[in-house]
Amino acid sequence: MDAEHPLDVLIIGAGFSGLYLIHLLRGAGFRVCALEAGGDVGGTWYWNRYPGARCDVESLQYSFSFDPTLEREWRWSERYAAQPEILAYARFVARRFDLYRDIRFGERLSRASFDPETKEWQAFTENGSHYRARFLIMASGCLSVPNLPALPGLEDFAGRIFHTGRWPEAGVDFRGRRVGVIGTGSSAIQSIPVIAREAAALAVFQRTPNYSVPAHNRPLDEADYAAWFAARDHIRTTARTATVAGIYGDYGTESALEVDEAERLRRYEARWQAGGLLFMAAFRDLRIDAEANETAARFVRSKIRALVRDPETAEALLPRDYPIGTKRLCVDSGYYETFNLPHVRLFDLRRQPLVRIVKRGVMCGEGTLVPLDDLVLATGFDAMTGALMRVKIENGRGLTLAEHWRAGPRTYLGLAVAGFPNLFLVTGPGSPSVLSNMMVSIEQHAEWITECLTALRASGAAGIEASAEAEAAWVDHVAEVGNRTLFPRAKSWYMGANVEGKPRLFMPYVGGVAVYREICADVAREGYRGFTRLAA
Ligand code: NA7
Repeated sequence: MDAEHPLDVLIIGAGFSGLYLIHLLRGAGFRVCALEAGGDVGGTWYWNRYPGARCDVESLQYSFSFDPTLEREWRWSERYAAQPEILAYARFVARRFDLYRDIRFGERLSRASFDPETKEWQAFTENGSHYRARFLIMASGCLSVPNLPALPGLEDFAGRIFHTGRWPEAGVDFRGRRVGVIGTGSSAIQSIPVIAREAAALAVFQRTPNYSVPAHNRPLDEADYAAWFAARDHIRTTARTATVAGIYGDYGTESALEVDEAERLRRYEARWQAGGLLFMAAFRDLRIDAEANETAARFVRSKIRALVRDPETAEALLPRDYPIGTKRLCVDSGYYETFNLPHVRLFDLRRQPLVRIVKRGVMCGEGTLVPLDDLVLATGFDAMTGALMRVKIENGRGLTLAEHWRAGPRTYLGLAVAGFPNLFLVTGPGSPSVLSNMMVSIEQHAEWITECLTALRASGAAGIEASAEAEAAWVDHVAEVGNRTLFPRAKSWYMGANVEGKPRLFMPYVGGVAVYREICADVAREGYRGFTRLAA
């Protein structure tokens, strides 16, 4: 497949979004091809092979729901599946629906240009391949471009350097090694307990402490599966149509301030014992009311104090300067307890700044050398926009996407961009995306796009383009809803704050998957309100 044989749709990425899009669009009769930079399907789960990598949404819910037969054919072994199992699932799905034949691996898109004459995208890869397609769908992931901060002296380090998001396929042997981990986000919090089991010494360099709740991961058994299948339809439908995060569960309906302290603590304790992200669902106002939020933050701090024996280390691990949940809550298996091990040490970079990385380790504070053999950068991603901004996407009228987004991402529904015809984003900025169970959001976007292309084909139109007015109104709405929450109070990757020079604004749509689904459905029902069609 190449420029000689134009496609209907070119999909960028063969993670879960790309896979489902191939399946749906091919089934609807479109000629499709997906380009994937990696060597296999799986996206996030292909690249993030670091020790301890696992999903923080329960596997039964973090899985495709579009085919109930598929659900009966695949068994998750644990409540929260580890990366190898999720990757195996992606491969299973790709084989099951014969998707491999429409994927080109080792192909990274470098430039895509819309031709207003032919109303086609011309796409070019780093390998020099050239594709033509009527529609271009960027399913390139929200957390797919590693963030490599400018750490002074990194190039001088004589040991091995790894980034959690680009982990070697063959794995890494840390036995007998002195390992340093930079960062304490979700990737670090998952990997630290596992690396500590192997390493001779482990130094954790923390700039900002994170809030983490226990996963209480465990094997799934027949009883779990019986319960799941008994309620499966209800769970799936409710997650899609009646929740904010696309996760079915028990959502508190009261304010944290409506109940007394004893009752509040009882509810937090119950959530802590249950484990997982639904800790934040204990009360309805934890993400919107600072005082309510602080009650939950205080509870987690008390847990950290109880779990970490050394009072000074415990104190340094306490997050204080942003509301709980406004950076993504972490879900861990033994993170805080790891600091009780004699060979694990926390370095608080707020008190002892990282001065320089040198040949044999890290210098911090006033000249303390932490000797290291290996350095693990758990420094996150250029989230949500990174993969889109790195491709030169030109609209055929002299504008690139990077220029259009100079002051921050602008989309209509997180799905389309004004001035860029026949371009779709999956789980893009301005959609619930990373605030939701990605599987729920991916399925909704893939289905919406497929219906849209099918409707366009039926009407004889050559394409579709979001209007500038619709985009502006949506950008305002996303900001307005975001500003009603506590999210803008944290320097998070949701805000673009983790990447130097990136515009600061709250990128995902916090209105929730249920509301958002309705809005998207209304737009379609009203003949794609806010879009204009391209004449054939
Ligand atoms: P995150 O959550 O962005 O965490 C990155 C961590 O790296 C965080 O603790 C950062 O501290 C730290 N960091 C980044 N740059 C530096 C420098 N220059 N010096 C010291 N520390 C630094 O990424 P993850 O990969 O853990 O998780 C991303 C998402 O993937 C996660 O939320 C899940 O949804 C899955 P900071 O907080 O910026 O001070």
